[in-house]
Amino acid sequence: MNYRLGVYLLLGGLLPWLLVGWSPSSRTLLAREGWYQVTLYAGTREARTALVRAGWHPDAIDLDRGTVTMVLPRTEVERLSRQGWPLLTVRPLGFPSWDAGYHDYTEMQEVLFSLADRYPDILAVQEYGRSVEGRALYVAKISDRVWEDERASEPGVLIFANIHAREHLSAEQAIWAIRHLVTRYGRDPAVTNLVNQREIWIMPMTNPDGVEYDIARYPYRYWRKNRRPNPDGSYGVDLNRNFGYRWGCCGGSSSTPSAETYRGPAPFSEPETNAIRNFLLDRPNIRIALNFHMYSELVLWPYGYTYDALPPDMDPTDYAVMVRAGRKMAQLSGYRAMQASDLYIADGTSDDWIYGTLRIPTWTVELYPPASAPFGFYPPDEDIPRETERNRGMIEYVIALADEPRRVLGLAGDVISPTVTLTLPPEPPAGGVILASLTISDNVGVTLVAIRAGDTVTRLRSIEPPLREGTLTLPLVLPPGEHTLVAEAYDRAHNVGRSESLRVEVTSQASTWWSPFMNVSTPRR
Ligand code: LU0
Ligand code: CA
Ligand code: ZN
Ligand code: CA
Repeated sequence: MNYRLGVYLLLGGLLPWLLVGWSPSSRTLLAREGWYQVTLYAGTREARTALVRAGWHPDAIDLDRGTVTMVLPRTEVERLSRQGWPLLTVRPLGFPSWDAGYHDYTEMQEVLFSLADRYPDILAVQEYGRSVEGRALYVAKISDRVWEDERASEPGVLIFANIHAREHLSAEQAIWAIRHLVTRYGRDPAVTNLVNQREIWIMPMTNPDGVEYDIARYPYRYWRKNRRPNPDGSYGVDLNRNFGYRWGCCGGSSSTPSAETYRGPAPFSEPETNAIRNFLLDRPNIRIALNFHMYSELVLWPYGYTYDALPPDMDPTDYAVMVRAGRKMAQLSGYRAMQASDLYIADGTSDDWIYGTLRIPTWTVELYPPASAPFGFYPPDEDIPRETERNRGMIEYVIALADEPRRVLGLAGDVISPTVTLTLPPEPPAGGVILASLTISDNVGVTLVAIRAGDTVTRLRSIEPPLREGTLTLPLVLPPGEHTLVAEAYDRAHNVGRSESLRVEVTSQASTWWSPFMNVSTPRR
């Protein structure tokens, strides 16, 4: 028997892992570890009996098509292939249909690559390492000069998620943030200014092996760790106990490989944590970090290794920054803020290393649901949009702080907002185009201006290089009706100034009247 087959894994047409020309002698390997749903041709009862005698058991048999379907780990799929079984489809397993709103590893890749395709000027996807099972670890870079090395020119921020496998909403939160930033760029003034002025790095799935293992079966496996094979036959290291600051110091992790909080044989023994370390060591412009976990709706600041709020290795000013900003973040999301060890002592966490070694202010956010929720780590996918959108303010706030986190204390950085005045010409223009004038000033420089008509942003302009003083003219075209116009000006620190609002009446497309004397009170902040 010598079957020659082309087996296509069509992943949304994007990543065709093409396994062509399989034959009993071929050494073709599947690109990824994990679980697959396999359909193969076994058209007679004799063929199916041979399959069963060779050690497989069909999950289902389609008698009309003569096919057998099974769910198998990668090694078993390869064994089928080596024995020459005619494989028709080999599909990586993901979330069940009722949780299809969540992204498995492949779908996360697809989202990243398709967004990078659509927004090549502001989104680049890079591989920053490989997991134990060899999956690529992806980081999305979002920035205005995304293809340039901006280490010397822009402050950086790192957001990472899903270091614990079963905490799937955290990957959704990171994917939401990527999508939010790229799709709102050029439309939303705050997003545009942040993307222009920051180098934003987002790692949506830092433990892909664990994720794939967790979801390959229903009920879900409740898996937390990575998929390192341990010497005692158990699997997995708790990646959030494997970072090398006071690693294993304080009874906040386990030396037993089968334990849920197994810290691993050495600090950074795992490629997943080591890759995060190298990534950060390589980028000294990253000045703030945030990581998403589940669940309980909390914002946690370091340290986790001690109950002491201000041990000798905690700088009091940094502490004040993390407490003040952490409380603000919690308030923006409706979460609670506290020190990590208020939960329990945990050593070898990412935050303890990021702050303890790099002195970067950092927080762990335990997302939705609240601790009392019956579904725990597995909220229904219907909750994803509401619960990810909920953290928009928190995420934008942290990105904004990256230039100078101490700004929250008013001790450093630019704390002065731009001023902006909006004026309209005294005469209605021909053709319905209003030439609005914005007079701006700032101690450092204005980087972006925008005009809102009610809730709609009608004009937006990035300013490069930043402008300390000046007047800009922006043409506006407004539909007939009454409008309330407000101008906004941002600086590099993301301070925002707003003008008084002006009421404008557009009577038709050809003529426009307004009443600059009829200033109405500023409707927002
Ligand atoms: O790693 C953990 O135990 C975290 C909390 C620490 C950062 C203190 N909680 S989780 O595992 O439930 N996400
Ligand atoms: Ca940028
Ligand atoms: Zn976690
Ligand atoms: Ca300023």
